Amino acid sequence: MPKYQQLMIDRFRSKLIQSRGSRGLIALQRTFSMLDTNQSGTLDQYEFTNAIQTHGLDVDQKDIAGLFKAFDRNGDGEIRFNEFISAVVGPLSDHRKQIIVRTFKKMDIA
Ligand SMILES: [Ca+2]
Ligand SMILES: [Ca+2]
Repeated sequence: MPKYQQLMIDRFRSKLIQSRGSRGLIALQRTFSMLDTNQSGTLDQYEFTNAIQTHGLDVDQKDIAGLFKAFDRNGDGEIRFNEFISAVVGPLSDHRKQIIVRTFKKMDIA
């Protein structure tokens, strides 16, 4: 991933964390469903663009597309909650990742 892209993700992440006042998964889950305006359980490019702009990040369309690709790890054109989590929460130990995946499988949104 290009360095500037990582930088933008870092900025987006800190904005999200700031605005929710919490790093908690529940808070992130709430953020995610807020961003998922059509309640499909995934963020499409339109919702993602909105999310970036709502958080006041000065990113042009081309960069948003690149960011979207960075979030969309499996390349299906939508950002699932687990993809969102790994991008926003950042590198996690395998153990923590497993806990998160398990938690969200239970909640049926991963
Ligand atoms: Ca959606
Ligand atoms: Ca995806």
